[in-house]
Amino acid sequence: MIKIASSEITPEHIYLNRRKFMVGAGSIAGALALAACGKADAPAASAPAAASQSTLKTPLTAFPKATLDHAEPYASKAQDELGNKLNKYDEITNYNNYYEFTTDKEGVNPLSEGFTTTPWKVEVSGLVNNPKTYDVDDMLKKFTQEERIYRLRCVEAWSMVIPWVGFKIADLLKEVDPKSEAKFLKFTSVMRPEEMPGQQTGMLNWPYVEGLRIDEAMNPLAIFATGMYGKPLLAANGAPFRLITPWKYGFKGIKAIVKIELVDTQPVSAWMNAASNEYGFYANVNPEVDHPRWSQATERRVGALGHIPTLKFNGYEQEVASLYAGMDLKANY
Ligand SMILES: Nc1nc2c(c(=O)[nH]1)N[C@H]1C(S)=C(S)[C@@H](COP(=O)(O)O)O[C@H]1N2
Ligand SMILES: [Mo]
Repeated sequence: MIKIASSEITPEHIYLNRRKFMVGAGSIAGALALAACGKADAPAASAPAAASQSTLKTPLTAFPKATLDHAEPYASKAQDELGNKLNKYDEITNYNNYYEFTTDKEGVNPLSEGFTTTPWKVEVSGLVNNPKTYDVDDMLKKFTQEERIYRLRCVEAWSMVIPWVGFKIADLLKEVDPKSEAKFLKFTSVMRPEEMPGQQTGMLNWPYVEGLRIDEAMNPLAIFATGMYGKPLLAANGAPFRLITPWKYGFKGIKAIVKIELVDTQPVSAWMNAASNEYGFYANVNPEVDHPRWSQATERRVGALGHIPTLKFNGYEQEVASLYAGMDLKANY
């Protein structure tokens, strides 16, 4: 059981920098093209470096317990289970997709520095026997926090290896006790246009929404992240509470969650809403199913040269393939 005072899990800059964002021109609904999730990294002409098509099962039991009180970035290992080197803290915190702030990946961190992430409540409601509103501070104490070194593969064909800290979605579901009619989880991000300049535009239909089938959410790889590299999440990475499903494209990993609803019909995600022919509900990483506008066969590892092959289910096939037995993965993209 870890104990974390709320003063420790609040990054210092939140106290120091309470700069309010200027409210700019009104919303420009629908005026912007789908830029960042619409531009893939240009594939390299040279042959991709060999990435091992490993059959190793992710050693779930080996994930060490984690705390968020490290002064310097901390990870228990320097590589993932396939031997891929971890990305650097500075890379993970300065190359972000977070359209509520900006579509400029390097602009997210500076723009989100003063974003208020504490206190933070998360409502869990809908088809559950024990609806509950959690304070994130309480979730940190209540649910065992673990380090999870996962690959993150963006649909735009770049990737990173990230040491998250978080807890299993299954742990939270056990407590709220879904009713038998509940088939899906619907996640909703915070709506705070006065602090999030991207929400003053019609870039996406705000707030950002995502969803999972309940059996996907129960898979032990599916976590809520609360930290990264042994420190509390930065706003840029979705503080204080975001979803991580490492076998799916990064856009499923919804940031700054304020609501989780158990529902009986498949939720429509923000990206399905924007372009359902390009961004489907499942979004499982699959080198055999191309995006309509680019190949998904290879990816660029941020911080490294050249391209490497993309692995089916992002290399977590053994852990998750059974969730999709009998499904046409091309039709259910
Ligand atoms: N609320 C919200 N969540 C989001 C996004 C977003 O724009 N808004 N972008 C998604 C995309 S496209 C990716 S690749 C990941 C990036 O996570 P990271 O910046 O922590 O690497 O966050 C996802 N979660
Ligand atoms: Mo992404």
